[in-house]
Amino acid sequence: MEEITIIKSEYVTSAVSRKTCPEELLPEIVFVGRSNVGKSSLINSLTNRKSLARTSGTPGKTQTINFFKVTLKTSDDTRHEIYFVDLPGYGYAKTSKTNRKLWAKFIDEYLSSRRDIKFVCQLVDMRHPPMESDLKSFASLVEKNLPVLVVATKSDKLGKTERQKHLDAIKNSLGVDEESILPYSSTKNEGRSDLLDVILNSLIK
Ligand SMILES: Nc1nc2c(ncn2[C@@H]2O[C@H](COP(=O)(O)OP(=O)(O)O)[C@@H](O)[C@H]2O)c(=O)[nH]1
Ligand SMILES: [Mg+2]
Repeated sequence: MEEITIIKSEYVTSAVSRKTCPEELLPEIVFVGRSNVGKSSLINSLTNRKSLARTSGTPGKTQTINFFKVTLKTSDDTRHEIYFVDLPGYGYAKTSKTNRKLWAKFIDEYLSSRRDIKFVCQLVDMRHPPMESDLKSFASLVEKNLPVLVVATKSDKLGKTERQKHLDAIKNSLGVDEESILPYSSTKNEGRSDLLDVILNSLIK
């Protein structure tokens, strides 16, 4: 496996509409999932930063699309500038129907905006089978022909025997094969080098 390091990461902007997304077009890796699934933690783990994407105990607050500019370096000293794109979390129970519709429209606009999206990480909590909102989100990504990697978060919270059972449940529920699911632990950095590998491969294809 190639040695990939992240040599720089910075917050760029929080977009509230298609028009407020950064003008500069770079390859984008998108992260989507329910509020509290561990999206911010994953971005922090990948970039080796404590609070680049602020993690918070109060879910559903971020209703903006957050862009982080990240520079990857490979062992032969090739550098790649990309964006990590943090979409607002969905499925928070306290959000109104109107809010949910707005969310869907906003995300839809971004995902259809012909930016250079390499793939989307659909985060699901590894401890539970995907919920209705996860299934909907996943289906809409597939419908848009976006490549999707399912990232099963908080893998550290499961024991060895439970892991396989839960992975199978996710696999069956989403109808994907096991290679499309990556277990991840932000506290232990499990899955980090695999995810960096997938990211690099998506850039050089
Ligand atoms: N044990 C464990 N906890 C996690 C992990 N990822 C996130 N968390 C916790 O889950 C909560 C929500 O995480 P956050 O990254 O803010 O979720 P977001 O709303 O999807 O951005 C926080 O209390 C995190 O500390 C993980 O991989 N392992
Ligand atoms: Mg967050």
